[in-house]
Amino acid sequence: MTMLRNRYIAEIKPDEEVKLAGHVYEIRDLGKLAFVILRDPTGLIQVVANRKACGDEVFEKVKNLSKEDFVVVEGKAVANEKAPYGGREVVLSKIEVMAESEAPLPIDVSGKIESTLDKRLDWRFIDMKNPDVLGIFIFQSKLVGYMEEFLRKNRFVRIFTSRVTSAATEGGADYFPILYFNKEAFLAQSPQLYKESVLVSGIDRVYDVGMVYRAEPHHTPRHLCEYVSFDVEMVVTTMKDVLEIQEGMLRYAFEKLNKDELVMKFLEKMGVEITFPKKIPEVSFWEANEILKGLGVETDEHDLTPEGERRLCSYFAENEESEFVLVHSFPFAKKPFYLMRHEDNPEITHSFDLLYRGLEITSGGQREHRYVERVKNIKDKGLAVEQFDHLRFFKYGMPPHAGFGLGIERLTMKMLNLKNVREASLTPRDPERLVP
Ligand code: AMO
Repeated sequence: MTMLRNRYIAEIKPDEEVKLAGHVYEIRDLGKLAFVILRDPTGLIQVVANRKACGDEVFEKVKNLSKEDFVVVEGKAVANEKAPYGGREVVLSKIEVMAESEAPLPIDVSGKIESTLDKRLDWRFIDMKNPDVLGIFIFQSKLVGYMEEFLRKNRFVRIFTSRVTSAATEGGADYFPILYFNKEAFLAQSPQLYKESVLVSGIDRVYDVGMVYRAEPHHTPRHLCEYVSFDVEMVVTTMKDVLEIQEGMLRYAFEKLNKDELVMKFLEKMGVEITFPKKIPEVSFWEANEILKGLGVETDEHDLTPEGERRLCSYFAENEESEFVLVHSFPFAKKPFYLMRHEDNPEITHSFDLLYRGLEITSGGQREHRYVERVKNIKDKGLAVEQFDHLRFFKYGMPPHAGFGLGIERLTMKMLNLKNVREASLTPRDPERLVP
């Protein structure tokens, strides 16, 4: 077997022979010496070509390089305090150009010339040649990985639910209709009704990670028409059980990320810190509105406003040293039919939203598992019961259950202090954007 490389850049130690593969990030030609900055997914390193040491043929190849050629280089790693990128460099002995790049690139990827977000997104995969941009997606992958790791340690099973559905499952108008052969179908807005229904089988803890679709004609820095929904659903005695899992999962991921060397370097470079509170503070929707009124913020009697979410988070950051706040017990009026209502006040649901750095990142609650009550909820919402195929599963021993859905791009955006959720989406979809 031939290997493309024997080391990634981040793993290089002085005095070893290395074979690296990556893109040419920068080139500096000083006559008898040439410096190539090589980039791979783990970082950058300086490669030094010395005509005398590497020979004319290798040296000519180096002189003919263009930025973003994909190359394999071999040489000796040496310590050099003056070398940029970590005080080590590679003294070149061999180079092979595996793929040439056209010059110049359509956008700058060195971080020196700023392009608009729109232009960067037009050239998304070129934009990702900028290590700060690639870093967002490596961070996101690790974030999801650690959350999954926590769930698997706690006996959760990953399921894969369909994204093509026969009916507008959650009710509401934010659906993309599609043609499925000769039938009308819809892109799933969430795996909600599947992740619930599967619990009748006897499996008692599931999670699902996948794209979901919202036909929201919004142009805001926090809305996408396609996003990654990280969904959790479990059998419970009360909603508290799922809140414990939610908090445990996020705490675990934050701790792991803060111990991950690549992530630590990236966070430092981005100038951000991620800290998890001792305990996430909790307030009811009613209490949240009282706090907001006290701060002079206009409130809505059925839901939190974007301004309300921001101000509430600032309030808890200042008073309870927590960048998270959990708001529970929202009115039934604005929440979906599948939530369980309070026994003593059916206008209130067993629901919650988790806010982080001024934005809702999860939404969840205890579900109405009792068939008759669930049908009543659907009717009370003015929806047609026949539209809800999943209901038939609720007649055969559906246990009490609760869960939540977390928006991966939103969480990534907030953890990294990005300004726009599109920056945390590989190929963002909004009302105007369908490429790349
Ligand atoms: P909800 O609709 O509140 O709840 O969505 C859950 C979480 O998904 C994220 N999110 C979005 N992210 C980007 N762009 C959007 N347009 C967008 N809409 C939502 C948010 C939000 O908190 N079925 C329920 C979840 C549940 O109860 O388990 C649901 O989908 O981070």
